[in-house]
Amino acid sequence: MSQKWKPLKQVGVIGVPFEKGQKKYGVSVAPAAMRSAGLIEQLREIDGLDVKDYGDIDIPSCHEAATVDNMAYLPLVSACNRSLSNKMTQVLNDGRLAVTIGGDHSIGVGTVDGHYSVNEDMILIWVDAHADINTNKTSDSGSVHGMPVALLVKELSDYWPYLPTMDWQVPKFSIKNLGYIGLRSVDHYERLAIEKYKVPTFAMEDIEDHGIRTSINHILHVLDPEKKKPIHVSFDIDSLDALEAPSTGTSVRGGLTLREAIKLMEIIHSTGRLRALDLVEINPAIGNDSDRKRTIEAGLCILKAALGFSRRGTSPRGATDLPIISASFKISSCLETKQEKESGEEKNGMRAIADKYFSKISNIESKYIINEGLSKTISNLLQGKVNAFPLYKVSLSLDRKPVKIPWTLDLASPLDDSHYKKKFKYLKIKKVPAPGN
Ligand SMILES: [Mn+2]
Repeated sequence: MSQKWKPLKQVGVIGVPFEKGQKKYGVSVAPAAMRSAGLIEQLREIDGLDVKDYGDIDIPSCHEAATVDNMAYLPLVSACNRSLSNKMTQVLNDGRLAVTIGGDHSIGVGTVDGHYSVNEDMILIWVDAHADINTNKTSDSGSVHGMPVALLVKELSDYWPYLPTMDWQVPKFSIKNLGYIGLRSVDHYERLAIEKYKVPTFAMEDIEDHGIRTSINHILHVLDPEKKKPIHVSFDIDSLDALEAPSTGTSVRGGLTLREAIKLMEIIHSTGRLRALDLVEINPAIGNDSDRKRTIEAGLCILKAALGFSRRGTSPRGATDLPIISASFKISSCLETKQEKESGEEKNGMRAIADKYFSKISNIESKYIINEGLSKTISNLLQGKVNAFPLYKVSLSLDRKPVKIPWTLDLASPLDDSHYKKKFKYLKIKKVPAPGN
């Protein structure tokens, strides 16, 4: 039987400031940009999430001259991914969901390699405008960020030449455990590979036909019908429409809306099986300030959705009620009602009564409902430090029986919304049973 999965509340964040898997400057700045946009703080605001920042991995300086035809910077890509793979293993073995901030998508080699070494039964959801499954024989650009999937899957290992410096990485992951979401710019041989191995793929036109929910649920069902395998999501920000995420190196129009991407991540979160999440290809050097901000915000939204942020909102942990005031104060000096203003005579009388009833305030243990007029008075007294008064709940330090202020004449009036209109005529304090009584 499949074990009971629930979302992992421990998260480890890894930054990978690496950009040699493609040609544009700037992707390596993304971890710093995401951090300064509040990445760690925002994740920590998610209910119950324990976030550990593992910092950025050291990008090894690499002087190996080894070159492979149509594969730029392979020794550097290899050294970075080797280091990243080890870090992934460490984070996962610490019992944490690994969140990796790229960097370009060539770092998917390291994240998936490291994840596979811990969870051999993992499935991989590649969310991307591109399939990233070129070999150096089929790639137009020679950039490794278009090749990570082909490097990872064992079924394609025979299509590679010997790759110097890559001996550490033995492709063991099976393409049978891979699914694609969001494709719309697929090279000819990439399409051939997808068809040859029947990779469950929801390109944009399929998502339009079926919707994002059915799309991801179908992939999850095909890859893991028994719902028992850990999930790795490698999310390329260019899966989003270029309008949603303009600051990326190879943007393509007609992509996912941010809402679709958030929904996708919420569904994956709800499986409880997400164990690794890469967010790659954010390039803060592309576009203007507005583009940059929009792209980074989109990235944050996606991470948060994957890690349990609820758009519905979340009640505070452990709380069963709205916060109540716990403060001792002398109430009579602040009583001010409409009545009071209109009648100087009543004013003194009310003060005297209030003095009488509140003079014995000493310990905080009873909860009282006070009407809005009195609530505002108390609020004034507390100099606006408390603004929960429209909620009519106040905790007073009272050492005596429930208070009923005598000028509350209309005893039949319920203390409900219909009472608003009379709020300055009636001051009524009514006892509410303390919790547990
Ligand atoms: Mn990609």
